[in-house]
Amino acid sequence: TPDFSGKWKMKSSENFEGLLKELGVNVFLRKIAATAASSPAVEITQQDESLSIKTSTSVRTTHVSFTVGQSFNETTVDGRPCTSFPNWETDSKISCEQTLQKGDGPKTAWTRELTNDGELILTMTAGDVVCTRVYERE
Ligand code: TDA
Repeated sequence: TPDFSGKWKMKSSENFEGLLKELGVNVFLRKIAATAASSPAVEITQQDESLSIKTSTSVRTTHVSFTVGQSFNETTVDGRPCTSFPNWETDSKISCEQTLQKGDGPKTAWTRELTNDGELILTMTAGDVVCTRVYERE
């Protein structure tokens, strides 16, 4: 089992605004969100298959805890409550499908993968739009 534990800083982000656009977020909020999301502080603690992920930005801090293989509640990146189902896609990659608790919207999901060189790659998907964010340990 990979160990995602640690404090992470983001080193690159691709298409975060495109993701928000696909989710229907207006341009004003997209700009604010993109600025805030450009320097997140991510702290992960992991015990076996249970992870706790705290993501802090100037406009929003989220804290999720889950066990791979068990559904949990979180919110989509645009803040809508959803039920999430995380699974191992590979030995080192968690893939999580989200289902909105009410209303409609594009299908959303995320993946978190630990690479061989010790980086963390987060992808967030809405419909056909993918945002990729790479983190290194602080
Ligand atoms: O884990 O790197 C990550 C994702 C961080 C996301 C930060 C979100 C900032 C606020 C988004 C507000 C969306 C507007 C509706």
